[in-house]
Amino acid sequence: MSIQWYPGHMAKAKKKVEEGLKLIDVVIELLDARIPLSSRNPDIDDLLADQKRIIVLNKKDLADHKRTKEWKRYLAKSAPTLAVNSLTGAGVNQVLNLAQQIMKDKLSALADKGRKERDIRLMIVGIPNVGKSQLINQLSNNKSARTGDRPGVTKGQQWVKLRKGFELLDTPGILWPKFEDQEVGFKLAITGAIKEKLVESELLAYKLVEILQEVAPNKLKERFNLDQLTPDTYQLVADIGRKRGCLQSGGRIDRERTSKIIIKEFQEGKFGKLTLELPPTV
Ligand SMILES: Nc1nc2c(ncn2[C@@H]2O[C@H](COP(=O)(O)OP(=O)(O)O)[C@@H](O)[C@H]2O)c(=O)[nH]1
Ligand SMILES: [Mg+2]
Repeated sequence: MSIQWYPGHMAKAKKKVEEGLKLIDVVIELLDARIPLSSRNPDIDDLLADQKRIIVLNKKDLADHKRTKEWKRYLAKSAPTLAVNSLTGAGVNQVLNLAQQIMKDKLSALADKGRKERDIRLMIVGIPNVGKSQLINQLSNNKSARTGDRPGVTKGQQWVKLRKGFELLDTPGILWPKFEDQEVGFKLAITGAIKEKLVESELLAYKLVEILQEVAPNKLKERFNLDQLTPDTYQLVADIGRKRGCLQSGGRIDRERTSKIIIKEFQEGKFGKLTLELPPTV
């Protein structure tokens, strides 16, 4: 599931997306609503410079609704932005409506030239685990209604018929995250986009607690039944461990076990809907 990116892989992935783009009318750039910036490919603006694009914040069911609104406003400066839940399909229809709106002028210009009406062609791009396959399933109503008669760019790639007037490339463009940024790596590990084992769980828990202190202190307090939040993260993790009875012989806090609990409960959504980063204020 997790992909190791090497320069060769990155060049190859980029080339694959570029080839796909030639056949595409509107690209769907899929991001994780909890970490919209950290789940973004660093080269995406260059890659999609000449492309009609929709930004879709996926997993909106896990993100803070108010923050998602703020992110939508912020990202709208780059491209029209929507939020969806690809597990239930909520918001997914709006993606197609928006694509139609974006293509309206181009399609009517083609019609004026007497061209035959044709489907709007879409492709999804995003980093691993952002929900590309899940969104493809939703858009195609979980049936792989392949058109069959026209190949995609790569061997084995197909167009899937969607709602009337749309078709989608069945293989998404997989791009790499900005992994050279350590903060980004932490957030990807916290949200489960990259394997946690790659990052030490104690370090990850400290990072998560630090983020929660900033973005959702009350949720942190409530979840672990803490009377107050000490600003000292190291101490705070110990407080949480004590509350959860993570003690070693001699009464010392088992930090490893505490850390695993914190991360697990976050990944299970026990803290409620949470967005881990805020849009930059300009
Ligand atoms: N809660 C939630 N989980 C989602 C959503 N979309 C995808 N997922 C989950 O995220 C994980 C990765 O999804 P997948 O479609 O395989 O990602 P891909 O690697 O981009 O194709 C899976 O466990 C999905 O069930 C969503 O909107 N909400
Ligand atoms: Mg996939």
